[in-house]
Amino acid sequence: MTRTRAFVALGSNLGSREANLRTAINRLRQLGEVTAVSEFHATRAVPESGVLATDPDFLNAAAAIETRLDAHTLLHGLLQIEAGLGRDRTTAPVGPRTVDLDLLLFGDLVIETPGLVVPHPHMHRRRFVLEPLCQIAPNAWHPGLGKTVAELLRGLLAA
Ligand code: PH2
Ligand code: MG
Ligand code: MG
Repeated sequence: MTRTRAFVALGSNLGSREANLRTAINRLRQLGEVTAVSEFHATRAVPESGVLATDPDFLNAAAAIETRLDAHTLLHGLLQIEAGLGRDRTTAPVGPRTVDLDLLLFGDLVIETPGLVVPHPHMHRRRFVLEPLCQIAPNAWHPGLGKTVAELLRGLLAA
């Protein structure tokens, strides 16, 4: 079975944000080998996808993971880590969250299924995703847009 390099965005704006990110990163190790973790970036809440501009500030990060899992199984593992850290999507589908784990890239695969879209459809527009990701993987390839992460970040900052 081959290993795939995947990238995960992490965000927390509820509770002990730094501890939440650290716990989530440790649990990621159950899904594969975590080979890089960015710095933790303090960011203002960007109003989209159920987040309000008035929501608390985030701590955002990115991690690289080498995994033998397929993309859907990896996503399932990410959702389990979210739930284990107290995120309840049934009672609180939107709003501040102890941890949000988004699958950004899964090798060079393009996946478009109802439950999973990779590359993450918003990643190229989000500075809170691209800045941490660029710290650990400036040369990672976005197979849909045909650009590296560093190119995406440069394009966003120039816009
Ligand atoms: N996540 C969102 C929407 N807005 N803003 C920041 N700063 N950080 C996030 O992780 C974030 C957001 C949707 O998941
Ligand atoms: Mg998110
Ligand atoms: Mg999410």
